[in-house]
Parts: sequence; C-alpha cells; structure tokens
Amino acid sequence: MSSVLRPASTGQDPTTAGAYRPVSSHLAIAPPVSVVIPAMNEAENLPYVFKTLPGWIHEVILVDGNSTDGTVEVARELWPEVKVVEQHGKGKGDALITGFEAVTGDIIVMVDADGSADGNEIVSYVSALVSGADFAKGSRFANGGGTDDMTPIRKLGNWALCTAVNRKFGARYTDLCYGYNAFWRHCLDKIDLDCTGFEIETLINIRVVKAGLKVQEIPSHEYLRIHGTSNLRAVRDGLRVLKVILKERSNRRALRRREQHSPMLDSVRGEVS
Ligand SMILES: Nc1nc2c(ncn2[C@@H]2O[C@H](COP(=O)(O)OP(=O)(O)O)[C@@H](O)[C@H]2O)c(=O)[nH]1
Ligand SMILES: [Mg+2]
Repeated sequence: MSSVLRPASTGQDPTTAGAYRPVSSHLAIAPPVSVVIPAMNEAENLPYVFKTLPGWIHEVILVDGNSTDGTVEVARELWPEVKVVEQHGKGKGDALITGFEAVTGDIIVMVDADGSADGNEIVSYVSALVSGADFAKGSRFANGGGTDDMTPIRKLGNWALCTAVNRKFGARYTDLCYGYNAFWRHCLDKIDLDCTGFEIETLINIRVVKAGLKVQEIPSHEYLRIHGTSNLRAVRDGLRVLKVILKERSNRRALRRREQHSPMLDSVRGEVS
C-alpha cells in the first residue's frame, strides 16, 4: 500500500486539490487558502501588505472600493495573479461580502490593506482551522496579541461592545471589532451575512456563536496603518455596531418565542404528553 499521504477530496477546485503544501517547517495542509483584501485608496500601503503574504496562498482577492489612487494597478504589479473584484455598493462590509462570493478556496482569510496586519500570522489562523476550529478569530487582547493602532476611545468602545456581545450571546471573546479573521468557506452558509459597514466583524462574531460554530481566538498584533487615515469614525461606527448587537439580540428573542409557540412543537408535545 502506498505510504503517500492523500488529502480528503475537497471537491472544490480540481487544479489545487490533491496536494499538500508546506505552510511552515512543521505543517503541510491540503485545503486551498484564499485571502480577501478590502481596499479603498490603499496604493501606498499595498507593498507592505503583499510583502508579508506567504507564497503558498491559493489566491488573493482584492475588493476595490472605487479607488482613485492606482490601488488596482499597484496590486496587479505586486501580485500579478491577484483577482480584482470591483465593489458596486459602499462600505467595508459590502466589500468583504462581495469578495467572499468570488472565493474558490476552502479557507478564507480577511486581511486589511492598510499595512496593519502581518501576513506571517496567517499560518496561525490556518493551523487552528485545520486542527478543528470553524472560525479563527483574531484578537489583539488575547495573550500574545497587541495593537499599535487603537486610540484610547476605540479601545474603550471595543471593550464595552465586546462585553455586551459576551453577556448577550454567551460568547467569551477578548476582542470584537477586528478585521483579521479566518474561517472555512462553508461557514458562510450558516451565517448569511447582510450588512454594509464596519459592523461586519461584529455581525460575523455574533452569528458564528448563534450558529454554534467552534471558535478559536488567535493572538494577533495590529500595527499602525502606514499611510493615510482610517475610514472608521469611532462614534458613528460604534453606534452601527451597537445597532447590530441589539438587532441580533431581538431576532434571537423572536426566534425563541416562535419556537415556543410552534404548532409543530405543540403537536409533538401533545403526542408526548
Ligand atoms: N473596498 C472597500 N474597502 C474599504 C472600505 N472601507 C474601508 N475599507 C478597507 O477596509 C480596511 C480597514 O479600513 P480602515 O479604514 O483601516 O479601518 P480601521 O482598520 O478600522 O481603522 C482597509 O483595508 C480599507 O481600505 C470600503 O468602503 N470599500
Ligand atoms: Mg486599519
């Protein structure tokens, strides 16, 4: 019998299935990894972003938010095989959802284009996923993580909103509004994303808990945005995040009420009693 390892068939992409690729000196993986990068006028930062992306990535999808500074041209120069997707709507959430639809790999990694994320960390995210996690959630506040980019007001807001999510949804997160995360593509079927702005990370974090997915936090260091300024407005976007938390909470209550009054359940209960 052959002693060569064979990966489980993914059935996703015949050009990439069937081969293990080394992702570190200790690990080889079979599933193709897609990196999705939302970018709006990030031409100056892209050299730093692409410099740290590992060569074993299956594909890079850059979702362009109508950039006017040559973002797309620079991306093509730096990573000739980059798949560029034009965003039709507005906002980071809309960009990511558009990018997820274009993915052909089995694992999706979300990476910001401002130079704040270190691509060398991708191996930690992917290791968690191939070891059994459904969702590998970056955390700047887990041991080993950190941030150079957050202002005190953003830290306070993030902490308060994270505490609310933990209390309301039974999560045990140490970070909430962070854009560096990874997950198996099939998770998208369970979380059904529908939002447009910076609340996207919160929505994902809540929906994965509601869906009962296995979440593992990955300590991550967020570096300073290299050029330009953040598109996030602490108060405006903090309120959008809060709105998502409240909406998801009331949806959950409504679902519970519906379950309690379901005629189907009533008839089952009737049969049992
Ligand atoms: N395509 C697209 N990307 C966006 C949009 N808004 C923000 N981004 C990108 O999302 C990432 C995070 O945005 P950033 O402004 O750095 O916010 P912060 O990291 O929360 O300070 C960056 O790569 C931005 O270029 C948008 O409307 N469309
Ligand atoms: Mg940023």
